[in-house]
Amino acid sequence: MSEVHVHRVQPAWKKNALIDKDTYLKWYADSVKNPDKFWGKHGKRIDWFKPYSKVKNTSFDGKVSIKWFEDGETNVSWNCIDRHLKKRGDQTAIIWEGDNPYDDRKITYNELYAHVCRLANVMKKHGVRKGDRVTIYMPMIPEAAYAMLACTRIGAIHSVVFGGFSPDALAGRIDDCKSSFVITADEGLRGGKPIPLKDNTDKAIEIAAKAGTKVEKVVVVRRTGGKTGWVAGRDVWYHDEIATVKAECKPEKMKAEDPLFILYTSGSTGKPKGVLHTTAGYLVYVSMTHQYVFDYHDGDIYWCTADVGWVTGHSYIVYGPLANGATTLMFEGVPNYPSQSRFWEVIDKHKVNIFYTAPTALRALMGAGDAHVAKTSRKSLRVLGTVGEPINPEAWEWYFNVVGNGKVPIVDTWWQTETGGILITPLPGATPLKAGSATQPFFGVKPQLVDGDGKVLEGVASGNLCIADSWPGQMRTVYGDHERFVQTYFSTYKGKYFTGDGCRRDADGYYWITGRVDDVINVSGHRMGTAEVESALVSHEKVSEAAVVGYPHDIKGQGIYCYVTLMAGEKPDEALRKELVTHVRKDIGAIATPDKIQFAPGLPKTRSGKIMRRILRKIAEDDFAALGDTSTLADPAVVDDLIANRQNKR
Ligand code: 6R9
Repeated sequence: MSEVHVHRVQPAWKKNALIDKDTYLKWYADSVKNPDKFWGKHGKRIDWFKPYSKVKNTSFDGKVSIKWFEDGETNVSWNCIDRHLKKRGDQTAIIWEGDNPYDDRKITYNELYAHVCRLANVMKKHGVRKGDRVTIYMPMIPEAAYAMLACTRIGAIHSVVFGGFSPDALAGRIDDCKSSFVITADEGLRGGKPIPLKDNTDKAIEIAAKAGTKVEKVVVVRRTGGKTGWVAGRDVWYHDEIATVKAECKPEKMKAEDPLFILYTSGSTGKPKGVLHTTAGYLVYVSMTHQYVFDYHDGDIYWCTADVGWVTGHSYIVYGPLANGATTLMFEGVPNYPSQSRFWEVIDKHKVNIFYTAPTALRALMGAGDAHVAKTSRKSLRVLGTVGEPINPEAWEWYFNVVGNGKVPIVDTWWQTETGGILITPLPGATPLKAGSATQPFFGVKPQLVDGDGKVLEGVASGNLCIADSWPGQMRTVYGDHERFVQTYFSTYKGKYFTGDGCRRDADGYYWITGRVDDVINVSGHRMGTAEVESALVSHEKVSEAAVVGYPHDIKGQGIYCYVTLMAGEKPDEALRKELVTHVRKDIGAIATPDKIQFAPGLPKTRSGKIMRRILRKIAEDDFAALGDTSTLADPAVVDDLIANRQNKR
């Protein structure tokens, strides 16, 4: 890795940049030396009903307690809307670009205010109160943002569930947080295909009811006009409801540490965790990172291609940009519909200045050929960003040279659902770039590399990535299970937040994320616990045991490789393989579709019965020459069979 080409900061990037190199170094030093002073100052970037007198009160030891700005009071929707009205009431807040290129809309801040207030009043009318959980299962339409903001206006806690999740997955999330109010749409639309959101919701509500959670009200946005089921008394149309209420709603005064939202994410064990973020620290952190990481200037058109069902959509489509009074573009469709040029055409159509996407999309578009890019102008672009998974240097250089014509900086932003906002990233006017490195920590962030024994490594090193101290956007707990929060993130290395990622630091102090070190895989930037896929597989009547690992995949980053042992007497054939794929899709959703299924008469286990995943990973990678020590296996012969029947032969 000594031959890494450094892309220096170009004069044009520095010219009007908010942060240059000296400012970065000074602010960073201040932020880690005296976090109280630093965040005490930057906390004022949002408006407060009641100012805070305390700034940081956090401990990563013992029970773990994280509080920021704790005696202050504010409201998120008030910061994202009301405070902008005087200056930019008629400015576009949201540009909506539909799945169909002839379908688009612009929503001003004044209009956003009215939409959000109306929906907030509808929720109140149906009895939603501060602290209640509201599930949002929506396509990428402005009403998804209205719903999130309306919750924050009245102090309800939203739980957005990605529209690609199955009824079972949705039900689990509704039940976990005991949510009795759901906002959805008749159907979503992606790449010209309808997605039956309301029908999925109906099924999920039945499943949740059996688990003990009754959904009382479902508000349905009419998106496609497609036919759906209807439960009288429970289901109401969005357009009918908002016509019955006022377009004004007083924002609830929220304490800084009042819960803002729950977002379920996958871990290495058990069911998805409800990551809980709170009000003020989160908003301060996402608005500040949105401004400086993307070098956002007033009037910029900003586009993040994520879905609001993921944390990137929460922080960098909705909350960060709107807190900054930005124009944020929301895209309903997919990168390759109606053609492979769609992203670049949308950039030209709306004169997008800042574009933020995922490596998996870039790899797919790169594969489609440069001609699809070359026929567009893209001259409005000023900053490019990536997120979600490590970006391979080839895709990075393609993004830089072909999409950005070698003139636009790329911010490779490393962060997690748990971190709320970006933690390691270049700043466009300050940081020389290296293809594939997330580079350096944002203000207030103290990364550490730790070896297996918990020893902190200095200088050039590879290890497990931890963060040594708190930052305002950090998650506060696992909803309803603080012990799980402490166990998952603070028990591996005492007194530190453990990210689950492996990482290398080079001689320039740059960080290179190498991927997860736990049993989480990253498929097309979507996080998945191998345990979730395994539990879906073993829920099939013909499966006795399953082990799932990731393997390198050209487009998706990682593919899903499943080893399946069948019940005695079952026949391993193509029909069953297809059946299992369908079964997993139905249980979790299309994002969990297995790429490879290998029928295995036995799995490699230690004498104590632990599956040796290291071996399974190697075989899935077709790299069995380096299997390492197999002498501790209970039955070494199992491995020969696995190798002989591997599904990834080169
Ligand atoms: C924001 C988001 C988090 C995991 C994280 C890491 C991977 C995200 C990355 C990256 C390398 C980057 N990840 N950004 N790896 N470089 N720039 O993606 O949150 O869905 O919770 O995933 O994604 O492995 O631990 P989330």
